[in-house]
Parts: sequence; C-alpha cells; structure tokens
Amino acid sequence: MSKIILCADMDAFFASVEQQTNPRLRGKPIGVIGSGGRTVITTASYEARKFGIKTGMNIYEAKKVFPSLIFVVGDNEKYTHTCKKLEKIYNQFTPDVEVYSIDEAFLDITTTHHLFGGPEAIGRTIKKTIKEKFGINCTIGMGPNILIAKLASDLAKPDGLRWIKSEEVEDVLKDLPVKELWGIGSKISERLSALGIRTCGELGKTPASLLRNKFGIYGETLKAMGMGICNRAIQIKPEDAKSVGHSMTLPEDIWEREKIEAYLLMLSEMVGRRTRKYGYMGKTVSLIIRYTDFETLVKQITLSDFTNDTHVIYQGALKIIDRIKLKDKIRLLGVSLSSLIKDLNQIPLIEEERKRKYILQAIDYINDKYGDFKITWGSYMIQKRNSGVISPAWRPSGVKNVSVK
Ligand code: TTP
Ligand code: MG
Repeated sequence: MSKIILCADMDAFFASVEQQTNPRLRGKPIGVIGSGGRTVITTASYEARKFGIKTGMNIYEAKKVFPSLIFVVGDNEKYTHTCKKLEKIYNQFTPDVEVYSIDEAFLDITTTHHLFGGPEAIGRTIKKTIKEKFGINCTIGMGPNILIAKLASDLAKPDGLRWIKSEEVEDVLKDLPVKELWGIGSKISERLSALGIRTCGELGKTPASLLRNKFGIYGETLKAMGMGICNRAIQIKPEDAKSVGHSMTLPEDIWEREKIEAYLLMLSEMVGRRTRKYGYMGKTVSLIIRYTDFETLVKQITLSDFTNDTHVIYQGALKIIDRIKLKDKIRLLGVSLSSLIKDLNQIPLIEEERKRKYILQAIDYINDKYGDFKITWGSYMIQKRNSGVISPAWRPSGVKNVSVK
C-alpha cells in the first residue's frame, strides 16, 4: 500500500506572523530583515513578491526594486513559538510528525486519514485551524512520499492544497524542470543541463551508470528523484528524546578485550546510525555491562563536543571500559548516547571532520538501502574475523532506547 505523506508549509511565514501581530501591516508589501546592519530579506509578503522582492536581497537592492517596501525587523522568538504550537495541531491527525524546519512539517497520515474523512479533509482542516488560530495562510501538499508531498505544496503555493496520487506522479514529473524538485539546487541543475537533462522525466530515464559517473553515489538518488521515488522516511523524534541506546545479550559470555571491542563498535554503530537517523547529536556516552551473575554497571563519560559519529561514540565507550576492572565474564553489553540536541546538520569547517561526515552519510545511505552492516568499518570486520564471535547470521537485536540516568 502506498503511503500518504502530507507536507504543510506556511506562506511567507515570518512576514505572515508579523502581519498577524501588527494589523497595520496586513495586506501590505513587507520584507522581514534581521536587526544587524548588513542584513538581507529573509522573506517577503506575497504583496511584496508581486513587485519582485525576493528572499536573499539586501536592503539596498530591495529599495531599488520597490522603493515603497516596508521593512520589518524579524523576531525569531515569535516564529519558534508559533512553530511549536503548529506541531500540536499536526499531532491531532497523526503521531508521525516530522517538524522539518521552522515552517514546514511532514505528516505520515497513511493509517489515520480515514478517521478524519480522508487526506484532503485533513488538509482542509489543518489550513482552516491554522488560519483561525494564527491568521496565517498555509499550503498543503500530499503525495506518496516526502519528495512528492513537498513538490505538491510548492506547486500549490500560495494558500493551496494539492494531492499528487501515485498514479499521477509520472505525468506531473514528465515535463517538470529538475530544479523544481526539492534537493536539486541551481548547481546540480546546471550540471544536469550540461548532460542534456532538463526535465524530471529525462532525469528518471537517464542510465544510472551515467549519473553515478558524474555524481557518485548521489547519482542513484538523482535518478530515483526523477522517477518520483524517495525512500527517506519521516524522522520521528525518539520516544523519550533523552537518549538513544542499544544493548544486547551476547551469544556467549565474554571476557576477552578484542571480543568486547568488536561488540562495542557494533553497538556504537547502531547507536550512531539511529542518532543520525533521528537527526540528533549527543554528548554523554554510557556503557552498560551486565556480568554473568546479573550484576549491572552503568558508567558514563562526557565528550568534549556533541556528536553522532560512530567512532567518537566507540572511543568514548572504550575510555569507559579502560577504567573498569572487570570482575567476571560479561553477558550483556549496551551503549547509549544522551544529552541530546537536534543535529542542525551544519557542514563542519575542518576538512577532516567534513570528510567524516560525508563518509558517514554514504555508509548510512548504503545500509539503509541494502541492509544493516552491508558496509561497515574495517576494524569491525577484522575484529569480527579474529574474534569469531559474531556469526554471519547474527542480526542486531536487543533493547532499544535504553534510558540511562
Ligand atoms: P520558506 O518556507 O522557504 O519561505 P516562506 O515561508 O517565507 O515563503 P513560502 O510561501 O514560499 O513558503 O522559509 C520559511 C521561513 O524561514 C521564512 O519565512 C523566513 C525564513 N528563512 C530564513 O530565515 N532564511 C532563508 O534563507 C529562508 C529561505 C527562509
Ligand atoms: Mg514557507
């Protein structure tokens, strides 16, 4: 059964909030700017867009394009406050909500829409509720995945509602310029254009080998996008959002250092991967050890920085084990990451860290597509071979979301 994903995106969000809080600005062409001197327009009301005002213009450019534009200094607190309230509205229709940005959210309504009279009824109710409560127009897009839901919303802007059903996807994409797709910016669209690929239809029909050649692993994603395929699931916050952990009862009781290390690396990878998937980073690594007599230890270490990098988590777990004098064989091991913050997905400034981030993304992409541990760390494989403890048939199992104090 095809999924039904709903994308809600506020229209001219910051400007709409400003117009709502100051009635004199309603219906007027306004541009929201920062409070500093060298600031740009973060958004313009639709009244201002008609005169050519665009996000990213600096004040001087904007004044030249449209001298009567009203500048309003933005207030982030107002916007985050509204964003939190919007989430509550979405939660009335499904628990599977991903607040993607300050004014966009994705809702998986596959299993709940029938309770509310269908997808379009949910869309209309959300629009009406937001308008009544906040005086803001929003656009709702729906589709079989995030990519198509987002596209539907973009195509329906402003104040629209559009549902692109699975059977309509091919037709919608056929002549659509590639840059209309979420995730294809002007640089990629230029590179595609140099290959003679202008529409999504053409992109979807391009041989994967050619795209892989030009774009590496991202080439496959691009081809899928051209076909309207997107496997990225909605990222729901972890249940308690306090920690992400994984523990497992071992197939045999162990004592040997290299076996412990092999399991810790595997557990760290599971924790790192899940933390990355949820879009979080953590600063506290905890190690759980249960001896054969069931005595259980939980020890923690605080890292110098927030991370979701498998190896940093693993190094943290190793530091903890170094400080423990094992009194017996171990029957259960667990690793967890806590003190979580949302990963803002910033690109690291240090080249080495940047490379690592891309490596992790590539590994996650492959493992998401082909299955857990299809690609993994060399040291894990070496230890696996040497220790001989992990059978190829072994599958990750154990307690998820271990909460540690
Ligand atoms: P968008 O949803 O991209 O834009 P928008 O809501 O203003 O307009 P649209 O009707 O096209 O959806 O961004 C949401 C808010 O985020 C926007 O109101 C201002 C802010 N923003 C920035 O602060 N910096 C930016 O570069 C962009 C694009 C947006
Ligand atoms: Mg918006």
